[in-house]
Amino acid sequence: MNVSPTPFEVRLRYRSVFISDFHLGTRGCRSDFLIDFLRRVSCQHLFLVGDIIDGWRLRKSWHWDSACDEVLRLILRHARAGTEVIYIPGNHDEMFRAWLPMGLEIAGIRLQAEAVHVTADQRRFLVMHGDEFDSVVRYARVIALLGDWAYRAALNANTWFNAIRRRLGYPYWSLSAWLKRQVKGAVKAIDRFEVALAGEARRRGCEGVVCGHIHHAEMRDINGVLYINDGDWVESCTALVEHEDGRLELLEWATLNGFSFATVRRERASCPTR
Ligand SMILES: [Mn+2]
Repeated sequence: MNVSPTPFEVRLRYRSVFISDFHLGTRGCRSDFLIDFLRRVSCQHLFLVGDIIDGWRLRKSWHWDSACDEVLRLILRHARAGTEVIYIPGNHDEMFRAWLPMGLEIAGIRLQAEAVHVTADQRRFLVMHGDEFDSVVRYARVIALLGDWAYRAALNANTWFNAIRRRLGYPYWSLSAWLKRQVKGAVKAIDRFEVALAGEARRRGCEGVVCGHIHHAEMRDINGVLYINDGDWVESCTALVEHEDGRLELLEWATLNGFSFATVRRERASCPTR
């Protein structure tokens, strides 16, 4: 692993950090870059915005190494140091969703379905993973024809759709993988996802939304709502940070630090692809 041994001296301080889509337990997870990030930042609020542990995959092929342990250990360390850690489960770690009604807090990490974060400059952000909107994106054409009730039905259908797939032993239907296969339609589909999330934030009376899920970091205004996707730690290694004054910034951690993705790739060349 290419992680410097004593990075705790260089601390980057933020008010809040939003990270998602680690997919720990898969070979695709860039746990080494993530470890470096978690060692070098400190914050008051840490939001884990879903797909942290990839439960769907763990059941089939367990790929858990010491780097995965270290990621969890560092998150616990932040919680112990006084950081408020909120874990919002996504679709790949939906096994934690069953615990949501219990209002669970383990080792200082609070489990929540979603959150509303108020920035230092008093803007309200809806924080959610985003998979709730998969079917809205996928069946956009049908929904556009059928209108509002179809939109709400699609929101509900998504949960059932994947529950049934899992029962039948099918892999999770992955929106991010689907978007990649679409190529031509992907740009449109990503746009639909972003518009749906921004619309949800508006309905909740929020100035913006922070989500993950589609592995596509972005920060843009959508009809007066600030849509932010914090990206992922599989391909882009991105994080959303809030500075002390409330300014929000997307960090491309690997690019900023001049890390080479190729080094990791070579080490993993012998492994089957994720
Ligand atoms: Mn997801």
